[in-house]
Amino acid sequence: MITLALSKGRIFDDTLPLLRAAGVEVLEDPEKSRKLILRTSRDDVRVVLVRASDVPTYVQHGGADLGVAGHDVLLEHTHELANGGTGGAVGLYRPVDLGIARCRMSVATRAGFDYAAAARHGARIRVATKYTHIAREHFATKGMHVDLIKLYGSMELAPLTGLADAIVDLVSTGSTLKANHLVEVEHIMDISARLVVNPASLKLKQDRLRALIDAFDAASKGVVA
Ligand code: PRT
Ligand code: MG
Repeated sequence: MITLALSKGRIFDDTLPLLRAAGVEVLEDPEKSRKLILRTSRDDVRVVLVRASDVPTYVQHGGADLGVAGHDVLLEHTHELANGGTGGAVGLYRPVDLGIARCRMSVATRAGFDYAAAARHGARIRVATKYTHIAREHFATKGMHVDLIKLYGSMELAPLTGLADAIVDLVSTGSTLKANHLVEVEHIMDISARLVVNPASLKLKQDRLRALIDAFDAASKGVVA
């Protein structure tokens, strides 16, 4: 059996066409059932639904053979491991940038906040984010002094309530920032979703897994496998 870990929502939705192109049809709709294990048109392939941030953990520890996760999630996960957050730091094999669930990691502030001046004058600013490792590295590289405030969601609220001067968050259309009167003041990096594979699975299930990875790769490049 090959187990693929996906998260509900944009990762699942964007992965479906790639799976289809790879000859795998998911037979159940996660929006219509509460099932966490979904059957596919292949008897030897199943999909498990996990939280987006849990995908690397599942794949790393062999709860799934492969998975799809945002580069943001993978970067944060890698830093957690480096800081001793989770035991058993087995490597994750990352063979393919799928080019799906695209967005960018950015710094945003209230419209009136002069971020450029704060950065220039070496002012200490408060930054709220879910992505503390990516943010810490970004500001350290720039030599900026920041106090990071860890949040788990609704980052947009932080500058509006005075909790923080700025946020580091994902932006895709920009409409969430706009609706909250925030402006993007700095682009940190482009983000897309990656295929991650358990190295032990790759050895044990070599042929079938390789074929699936290659089919994913071809599908993500728009080539019919
Ligand atoms: O379930 P859990 O809350 O733990 O996970 P999650 O919320 O991170 O999952 P999900 O499904 O929202 O996102 C999965 C992955 O999709 C992320 O890890 C990113 O790699 C990718 N992705 C692509 C995005 C976006 N685009 C995106 N726009 N993830 C989140 N957003 C959010 C953003 O945080 C902000 O709140 O959408 C809002 C901004 O969108 P716009 O279009 O208004 O700019
Ligand atoms: Mg979400």
